[in-house]
Amino acid sequence: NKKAFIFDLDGVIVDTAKYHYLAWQKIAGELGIEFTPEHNEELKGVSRVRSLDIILNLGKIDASQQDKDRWLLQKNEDYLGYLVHMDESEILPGVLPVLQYLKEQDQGIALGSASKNARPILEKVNIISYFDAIVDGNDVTLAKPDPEVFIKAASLLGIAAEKAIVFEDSVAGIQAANIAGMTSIGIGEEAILHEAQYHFPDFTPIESGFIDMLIRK
Ligand code: G16
Ligand code: MG
Repeated sequence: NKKAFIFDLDGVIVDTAKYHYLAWQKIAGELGIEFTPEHNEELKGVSRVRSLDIILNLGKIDASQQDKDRWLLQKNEDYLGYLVHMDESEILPGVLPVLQYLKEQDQGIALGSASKNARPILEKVNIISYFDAIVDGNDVTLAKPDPEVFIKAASLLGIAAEKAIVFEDSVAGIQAANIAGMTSIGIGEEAILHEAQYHFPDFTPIESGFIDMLIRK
């Protein structure tokens, strides 16, 4: 009984949201736009291009495509600068035991992320070998809540959508999993992720018994 276990990256496997925030804050600061941690919540799971539009909207700034391209490039360069120091210690608590258990049980493991930097991040934190399939921001045209990213991941594993389980920290990601007919597991605040079928604050309370139940389902 093989299932597809699909992991989001940012906020699920690693907390790169803090680096995205620092890099966006720099751009916002240069443009005189106030950009708070609360604003940053809106960028979770959202593509780079869309994130910039949200920030420019905050400052009511109407920019040329040329300026936008320059800021997008600068944001990514600053972001990559933060990633240089990343290592295994940045894998979020409880993630590694779950990946190991899924491997032992011969389950399909995939990544379903909006990030175009997903592969280098998985390499840096040294877990890329766990993944049988990787679908990231370079492979999809439609952003979450469109289920494209998760549907592609399940199909690369050769497993039907209804046999897929998605771990997500963003509202848009949970909606994408639900639309695809997959089992959705919210990782983070329950009040925010109330549309998820199951919910955990992080991976540490996820025991083998729960995974066994998902495999048998
Ligand atoms: C992540 C983050 C988003 C970010 C997006 C694109 O998505 O949650 O905040 O804007 O990737 O990242 P990049 O600029 O690296 O292409 P996910 O789906 O992994 O949570
Ligand atoms: Mg995420």
